[in-house]
Amino acid sequence: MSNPPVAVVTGASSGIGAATARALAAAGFHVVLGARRVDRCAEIAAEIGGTAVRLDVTDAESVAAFAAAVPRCRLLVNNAGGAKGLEPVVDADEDDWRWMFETNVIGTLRMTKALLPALIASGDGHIVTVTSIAAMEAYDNGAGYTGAKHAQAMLHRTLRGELLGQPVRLTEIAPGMVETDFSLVRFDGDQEKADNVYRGITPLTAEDVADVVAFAATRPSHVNLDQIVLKPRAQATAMRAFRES
Ligand code: 8X3
Repeated sequence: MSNPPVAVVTGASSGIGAATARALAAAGFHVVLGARRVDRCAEIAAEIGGTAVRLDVTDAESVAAFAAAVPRCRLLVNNAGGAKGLEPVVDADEDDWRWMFETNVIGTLRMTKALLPALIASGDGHIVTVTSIAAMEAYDNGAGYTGAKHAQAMLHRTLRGELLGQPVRLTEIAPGMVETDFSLVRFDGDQEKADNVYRGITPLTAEDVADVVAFAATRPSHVNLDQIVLKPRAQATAMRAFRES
């Protein structure tokens, strides 16, 4: 393809972001991979014929420099984010909460504002935001993350109305349990705690989620998949799952 559509994926150095970059490249996009670990992005970019640009969504200057390097953009996948900690509100760590709101909420806000002009100018823009089932429900010990994911989802869902009349689609993808380094980050590198989250369950893989992103991004322009919730068969809610012993 001589002039392929450009997709930006944030948090593209690993997990859902990396798998999404690969899936979108296979679907015909030129993918710009953004993350702090730009060396990891560069390896994936080399593999899929994409471009790696350093990106820290918590830093306004980094986002501005990233956007300046991406003059053309048809698809933005807001994937950067994550959880830190799993404590009752009474024990909440303010720094963890700040990190979760900075990455999931303000990061999505910054990226969306920075790339919206290019998305509109493309004549066929699309914003996919990876939220979570934590944007759909509350669960014990999760208020920092569920709060941030609800706020991120509200930002995204508000745009669905605000951008009516503009050539921009909006898709929210809300995964449940996906085995990536999500839990390792949440538990500050504690592998045993992270493994325990997926004990006795076949969780979703990053590729399972990436397939859904690519599906939403490759529908005809008039088809807007508003919200897609995906979970492993064994998971009913964030806190209720069937585990093989
Ligand atoms: C991750 C899903 O259930 O840990 O976004 O909140 S959950």
